[in-house]
Amino acid sequence: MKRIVILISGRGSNMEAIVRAQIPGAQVQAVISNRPDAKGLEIARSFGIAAVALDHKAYAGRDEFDAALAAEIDRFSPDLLVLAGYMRILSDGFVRHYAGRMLNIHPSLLPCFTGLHTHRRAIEAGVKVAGTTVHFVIPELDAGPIVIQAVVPVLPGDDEDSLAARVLKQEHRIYPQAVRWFVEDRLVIENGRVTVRDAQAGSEGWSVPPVED
Ligand code: NHR
Ligand code: GAR
Repeated sequence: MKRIVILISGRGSNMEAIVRAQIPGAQVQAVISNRPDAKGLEIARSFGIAAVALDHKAYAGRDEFDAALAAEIDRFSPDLLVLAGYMRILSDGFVRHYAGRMLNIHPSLLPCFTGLHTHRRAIEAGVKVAGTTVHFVIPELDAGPIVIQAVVPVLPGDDEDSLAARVLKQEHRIYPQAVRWFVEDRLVIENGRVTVRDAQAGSEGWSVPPVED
């Protein structure tokens, strides 16, 4: 059984999608938020999952907070650490500790639009497609090996909220898929690139066509 710990900062809809996927061979052991008021903590509790708040504001700095966070995470001995709307940059030492076993979902087609306010910047740039990326986490922000992406159209009249909602639907599809592959030991990282072992033709290593609402 692979043990999963999920880090959130807010709503927790990606966390919920992963929990609801009931991935064979995987169990979500704990959900941890750096924001005590995160809605996702209540959702986790409603599933009977340990839900822990660790307020970053109570620590002197990033390194102190990340050390406390790692100690809390490691109480649950995770095989996989999942960032799901986790909004704090993680220190190099923390990332190294979970090298090869930490995934993040970012709401853009990386390497475009790393960092914050992704949807606003995509609309401002006038791009015609947007999307989302699941990647392994490395110290450099949003730059780790890419596992899976999904594409959506940017439609005339879109604003940040309408684009974010279209992208989020795809996040809920691809994040459980990426976690499933990890749990099945099928993700191989080589030269900074990921391949999915034993991929079914047409279903993996995707170039996903733009998806309608
Ligand atoms: N840490 C490392 N080292 N590498 C990554 O790829 C990371 C990471 C931590 C979080 C998620 C993320 C994203 O997908 C993520 C990826 C927060 C910020 C940020 O600037 C940037 C990227 C991501 C999450 N956060 C501010 C900070 O000072 C705080 C913003 C806030 O609290 O609202 O940490 O894009
Ligand atoms: C998601 O869209 C996720 O991709 C994004 O925040 C949202 C969290 O929603 N992450 C980032 O922007 C990371 N910088 P959720 O809490 O409902 O999963």
